[in-house]
Amino acid sequence: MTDIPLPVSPTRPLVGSLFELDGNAPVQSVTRLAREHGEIFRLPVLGKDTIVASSQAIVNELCDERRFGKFIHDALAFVRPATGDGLFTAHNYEPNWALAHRVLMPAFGPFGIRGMFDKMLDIARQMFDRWERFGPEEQIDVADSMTRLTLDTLALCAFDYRFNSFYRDHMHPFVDAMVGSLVEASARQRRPAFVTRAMRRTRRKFRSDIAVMHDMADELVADRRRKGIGARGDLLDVMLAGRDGERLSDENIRYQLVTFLIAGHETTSGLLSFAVHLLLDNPAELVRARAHVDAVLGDSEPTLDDLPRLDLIERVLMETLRLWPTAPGFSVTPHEPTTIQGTYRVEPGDDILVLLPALHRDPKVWGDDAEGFRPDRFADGAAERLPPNSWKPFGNGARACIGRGFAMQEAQLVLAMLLQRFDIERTDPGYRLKVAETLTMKPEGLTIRARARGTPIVRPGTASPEPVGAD
Ligand code: HEM
Ligand code: LEH
Repeated sequence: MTDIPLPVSPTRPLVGSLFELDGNAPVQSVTRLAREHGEIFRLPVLGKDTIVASSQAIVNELCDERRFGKFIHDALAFVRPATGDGLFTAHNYEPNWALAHRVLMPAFGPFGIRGMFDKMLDIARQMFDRWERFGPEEQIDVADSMTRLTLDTLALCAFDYRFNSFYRDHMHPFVDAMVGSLVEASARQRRPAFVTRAMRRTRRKFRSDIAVMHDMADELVADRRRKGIGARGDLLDVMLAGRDGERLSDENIRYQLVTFLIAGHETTSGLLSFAVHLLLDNPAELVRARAHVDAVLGDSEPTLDDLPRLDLIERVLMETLRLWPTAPGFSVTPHEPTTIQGTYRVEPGDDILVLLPALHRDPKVWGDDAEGFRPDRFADGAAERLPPNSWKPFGNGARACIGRGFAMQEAQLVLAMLLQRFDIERTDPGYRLKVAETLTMKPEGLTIRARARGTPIVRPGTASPEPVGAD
């Protein structure tokens, strides 16, 4: 039996490896440590150990659900005042996880998300029509635009609610409250509890950010009760009406609403922003992706039936998630004491973090050009030949992402429309990627100019092409 190695040996008393972590970029710090210290190491911070795992060989074992299950890592535990036993932050043993999973799964299955396509298109049109009206000189903040898009899409599809983010200067207060609370939840991992207790203003702000999110959730429920439950069949209806005699409590519905509002947009907006960044960094892939979209769509706006044929766009998104998994990790723990690789002893309750940016660059799987952006890694059949569990941006098993199909459908539609309608370039040709972390990851300061390509796009149901060239 071998001890799991420590990154700094001997570690500092009490704080452990705390000073190795950049508070604004903790995941990027841990990823650097993983490059130095290898496929598994123990990171002690403020008296708690996290075991960081980042090779396919090890993660492949950790994804065996007979041996390991989801662990609520501190990053998630500190979000629980907002999301409680909602799907994402529930412990496996909490009965509301299985109940909510049963009730909500069908809405996120293939049939459920196909029914959301028109609403996704509605919001995507709003964003791109706005870009067009801006004209080719306007500086577009990509992450800002994509966040408005994904928040509005989630709220419209799941709750039939319009944030109308493209009709306001400032984003909805929910977004500020969410970012504020996620940043504070993350900071609490690197701050002794007694310090947090002494920070009264910070605690008050955390509570008020959470209250803003809970009020938003309560308002959505009240609005639906006023308008009537059941007619729409969306997520909110499913939660309020229940399924097959099973119903969630009011408190749990509030937690699920906040969970979906947070989880349903942050990561997809990061995915779309990184995809734009990577395509701009790889002009040959950009040209290829655009030619593919033109060949599949011509001058017609995408329909649901076009999506399976936009396979290169799907591969661009998969390769983007490989390099920049916007939800950068998930934790597991063993059901029984066991050894990993027949070598490292772990016990139930140990926090074993699957560090996705490192896993997704494992040279044994991805080769010497693991850092390169090559969507064809996922070309027909190639993905199936990868070693198992080498690409895990949506987590694992029963606790994998319930919104995977929703996110991919939305991102595929939006990226295809972007390439069909615009030529894009950076406003700053010297832009160097800076990744912002708020639990999830996003490119910061990425701004583009978008010039309408001038092709008239035919919208389904319209007799003649609607001119969408520059005004
Ligand atoms: C879970 C990633 C989009 C809702 C997860 C997990 C990951 C993930 C890695 C597992 C977390 C863990 O094991 O601790 C992503 C990525 C997305 C995305 C990369 C977009 C590119 C979405 C969307 C929704 C959503 C659009 C909702 C509409 C959830 C929920 C869970 C979850 C509710 C918890 C599922 C459960 O434990 O039952 N996601 N997600 N996600 N995600 Fe996502
Ligand atoms: O870096 C991390 N944690 C610590 C350091 C630790 C290793 C001791 C720190 O200082 O921050 C690990 C961070 C793990 C991140 C988990 C991110 C999960 C984000 C998912 C968002 C929710 N979502 C969205 C869509 N679907 C789910």
